[in-house]
Amino acid sequence: MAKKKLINRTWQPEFECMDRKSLARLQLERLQSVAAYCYQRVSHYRKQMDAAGVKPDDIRKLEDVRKLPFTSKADLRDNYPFGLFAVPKKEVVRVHSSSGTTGNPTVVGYTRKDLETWSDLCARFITSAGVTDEDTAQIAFGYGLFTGGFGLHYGMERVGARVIPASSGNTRRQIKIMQDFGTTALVCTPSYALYIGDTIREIGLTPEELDLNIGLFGAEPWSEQMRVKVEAGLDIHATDNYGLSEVIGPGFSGECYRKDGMHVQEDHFLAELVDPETLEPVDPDSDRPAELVITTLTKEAFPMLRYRTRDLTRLITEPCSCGRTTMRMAKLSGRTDDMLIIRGMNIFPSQVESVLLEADHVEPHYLIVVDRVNSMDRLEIQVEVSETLFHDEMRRLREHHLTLQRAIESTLGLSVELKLVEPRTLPRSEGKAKRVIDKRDI
Ligand code: DLL
Repeated sequence: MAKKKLINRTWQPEFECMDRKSLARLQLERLQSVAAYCYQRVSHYRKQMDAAGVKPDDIRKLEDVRKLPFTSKADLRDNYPFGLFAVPKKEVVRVHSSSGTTGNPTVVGYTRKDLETWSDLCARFITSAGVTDEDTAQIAFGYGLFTGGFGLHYGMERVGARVIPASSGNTRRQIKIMQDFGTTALVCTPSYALYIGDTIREIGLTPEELDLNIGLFGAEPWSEQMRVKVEAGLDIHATDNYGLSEVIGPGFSGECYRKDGMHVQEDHFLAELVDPETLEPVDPDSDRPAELVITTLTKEAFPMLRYRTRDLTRLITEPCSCGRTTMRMAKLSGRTDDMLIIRGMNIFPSQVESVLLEADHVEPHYLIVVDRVNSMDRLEIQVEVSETLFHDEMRRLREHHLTLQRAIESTLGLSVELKLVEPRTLPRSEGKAKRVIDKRDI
């Protein structure tokens, strides 16, 4: 069957196609008000701004954003759970969360207006990718504390698409739903899309027998080569979208049907690039990927000043041929920390380490091996056991294996393959310990 052509539709052209001068004026106005809002309402920001000797009135031009202090994941952790919220708890109508480096996860909140904004922003990139109210959208992201499921769900509803909240997993059932309900737009991680494509063939179907036409994929890194594979595997147009829970979730940026960089929703966010070492500004359009720093311009419950995303990217200022005037963000080229994204879930090696340090009979010598087997991420954790356990009976070893595996899985929220290895068999390093081997080809 010939696929529908993707066409250009704008959803809020008054903002998405705004002339750059008016956009800069709007951004400045909003930056000034968010700086004052944070200063008045969040003691953490007030303390940080006082320490930096900056007052909201010092923000007179857009570049003055650089006077504001950075915010990092550690600030969220230190203010766990609600310390950075800028509204009374009663005004918070939704809470989401994602993993932190150790200990506490990061918690984010939304007022009713924030949820409206979030739906609008998702609706924009969904529309720009080519989805309309003619589409049937299957959301195969997990629904829960992760922002992917709900964000895309409400955005799709706003566009008027028929939404199937399939949630993630149970791949054969996903495919049956696609067949029976006539899914045209698939929403999930790119690696899951690849896996669905493989499974379609495995059960003797071809993607041409389905109505799928567009994919909206995000939440993890993927390359242009992977796009080619996903598009061929499902016979669709595959688009990329990016976001992070600290900032809103999906909705920060997304690709239009041109598939040439993700449009940053600049009327709601101020994007900066900095050198992750010196923290000096890096020009957009510079060839060198730099760390993306984001200030939210309109959020009520959980405003963010200069959040260091740790994501490395480039910004493209050249106008897009779709007619939108917003800057575009290139595919991510890496992170400045050791966060791994496995099946769409963020994990840090330090989380594994914290479990090991509390467990009996294991040494804190471990190796995390990530691989992609049949398009699915596989997480293996090798841990050295103590001499005593190693010489102990099989039954006790098995019990320890099970207890430790459960503890790691409950901390990470992911299934893992745990391998207990003999004492002193994992490689030791003389410098920075190498804890992760990522064999995935993405
Ligand atoms: O992953 C939000 C999201 C959900 C975005 C669904 C798009 C679609 P977190 O769980 O907080 O939020 O993880 C955020 O995931 O800092 C990036 O490192 C990575 N990430 C998100 N989108 C992309 C993408 C959601 N399109 C972290 N490409 C971010 C590469 C991505 N990495």
